[in-house]
Amino acid sequence: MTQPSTPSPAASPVVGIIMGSDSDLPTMQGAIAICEQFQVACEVAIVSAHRTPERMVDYAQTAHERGLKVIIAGAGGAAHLPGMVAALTPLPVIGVPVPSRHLQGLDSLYSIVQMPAGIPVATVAIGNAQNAGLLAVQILACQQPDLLAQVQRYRQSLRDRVLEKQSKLDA
Ligand code: RP5
Repeated sequence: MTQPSTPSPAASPVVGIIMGSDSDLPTMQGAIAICEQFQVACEVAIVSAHRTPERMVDYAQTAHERGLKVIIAGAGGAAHLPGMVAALTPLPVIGVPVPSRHLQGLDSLYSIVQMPAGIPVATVAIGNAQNAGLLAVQILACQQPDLLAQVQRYRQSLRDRVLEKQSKLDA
């Protein structure tokens, strides 16, 4: 008689996706979707630099001990979350400037991208959490041949899509 298979325990997260507010979630879904697509375990948390500063410090200081390898941090307006987290963790931090109400995300972009030398934040385009997810996957893929092959297949699918559109134009 075959034994019922026990569900394998969920892999522990290697990517931390954090954001300053739940209002950032629609933007940050792009990063979550990429992690799901590449089957990279991620955790999602709302961590505000100014509303929950102690939580931010705790999250950033313990992230590497908890097994995370990369942190993606999204925030809007005076977007200090990615920079503050980068200052508190040895892990690579990818910043996502969230489009803001008044300045369309230019404020978020400048706050995140203009880090002084010494504490880098890899900043993606305004609202482009998808690229943050891809960058996180590519960082992990440096040590994981299977994931690297998946990245290559993803790139091939982008090429195929362009060529398919071209052949429709040519027809
Ligand atoms: C930032 O303030 C958040 O990252 C968000 O983008 C912005 C507005 O937050 P809510 O007022 O929508 O909560 O901290």
